[in-house]
Amino acid sequence: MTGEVAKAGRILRAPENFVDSQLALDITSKGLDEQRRGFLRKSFLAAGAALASGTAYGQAAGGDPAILTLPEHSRTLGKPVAANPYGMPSRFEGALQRRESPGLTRVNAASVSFTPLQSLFGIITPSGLHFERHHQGWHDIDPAQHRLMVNGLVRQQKVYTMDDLMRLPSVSRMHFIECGANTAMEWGNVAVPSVQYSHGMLSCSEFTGVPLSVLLDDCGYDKKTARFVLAEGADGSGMTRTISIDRALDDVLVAWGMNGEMLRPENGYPLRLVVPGVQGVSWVKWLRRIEVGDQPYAAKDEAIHYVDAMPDGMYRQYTSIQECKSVITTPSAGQRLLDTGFYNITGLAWSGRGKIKRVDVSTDGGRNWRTARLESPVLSKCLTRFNIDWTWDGAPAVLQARAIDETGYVQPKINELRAVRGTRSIYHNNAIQSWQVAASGEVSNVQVY
Ligand SMILES: Nc1nc2c(c(=O)[nH]1)N[C@H]1C(S)=C(S)[C@@H](COP(=O)(O)O)O[C@H]1N2
Ligand SMILES: [Mo]
Repeated sequence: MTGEVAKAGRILRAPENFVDSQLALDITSKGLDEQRRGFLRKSFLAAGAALASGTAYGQAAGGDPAILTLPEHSRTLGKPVAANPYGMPSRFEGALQRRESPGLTRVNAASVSFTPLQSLFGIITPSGLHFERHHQGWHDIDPAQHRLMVNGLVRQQKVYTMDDLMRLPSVSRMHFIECGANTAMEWGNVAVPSVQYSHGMLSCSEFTGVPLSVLLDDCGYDKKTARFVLAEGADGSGMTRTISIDRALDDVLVAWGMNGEMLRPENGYPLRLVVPGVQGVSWVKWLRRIEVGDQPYAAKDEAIHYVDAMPDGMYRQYTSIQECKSVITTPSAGQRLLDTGFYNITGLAWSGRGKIKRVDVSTDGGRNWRTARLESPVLSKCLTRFNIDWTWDGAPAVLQARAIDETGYVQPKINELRAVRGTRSIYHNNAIQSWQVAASGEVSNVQVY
């Protein structure tokens, strides 16, 4: 294997490896509307064209000076340990970043940063790349000052310190978190320029914490009257969400750990709720209170926000579960195929109702499907990685993935979803995503009906 292979990987892992300044410039100067019309794709294409060269495969051994000449690093002493006591990625990976979409919200303290799905491997999102969604900004809260209160329909109301909580029996579980508004822009037939923006309000981590059921038992929740719990955050957004008592007793965690260390401040440090399979908004960050009640609370973030606009003008409330969905992460919009020949099509599938059973991939816009390989582990309410071989013959192609979960639910096409849900929704778009490969190798976001 020669450097060409690495180079091919690099180019496939665009767009964050190029047009960085262009990207920022276009979004800020043209605003979201231009972005919605796909304006940005032009700058991706222009920059991508400059990178088209070489072959995607290794060459016969012999001629490459990069392997013939011993490089400096093979002849000199390396750096000592602990130059940086908390390790950082290679300087060559500096373009791998969460990215904001300026103009999406009025102020960036109430905004989103998206996970660069196109550049990640496996199923775990590195903590520094976990997407962020704040309604009122984030705080770095002193854990010694943080408290969790449990009140309402309980025998004894209690206030826990972090030390109290961390003495309890904890569990660690891998789950995805997806904002209910992920893929929202695709409802209106608008094509954002990359999978980072179309699907990047999605991350997956190993979370560690105490099951909420342990705390509810500890406080003696009233088994006769308790029907719901309310979770409340300690930030200024007044974030409160209702969760049914059945779910609360099932797999909900009061978590402090993420990927083996404490939560990052922007993800809720020192305490957040983990509500597997449910939309991100219920994963209350900086969790400070759980109230046990006998009816839904109809808080602002469930009565008027996070409701689904239906075609008949009515709104549907409490549609919390993130239905089965998948997306191809490479090749995806903004990337460019170097040449004809072999490619590994890879992507992610997930379901808020359990495990992924099967993922099918089409390279002809949904006419023919082949079943992809699911990589282990395949866990409940967790991202599942899929891969499938593809030989590109140079002709235009449309790539799609379609996931099926263990309940038998099949991920819908966008027109099937629109037939039921209309086009006025923001939330819960789990439609099949299409990426168009042009004869030039450029990949872009399209909608196929
Ligand atoms: N206290 C509080 N919790 C919150 C939010 C918030 O603004 N404040 N945002 C919610 C939303 S809408 C989402 S999608 C997830 C995002 O979690 P993350 O920032 O760790 O990705 O947190 C949820 N929990
Ligand atoms: Mo969200």
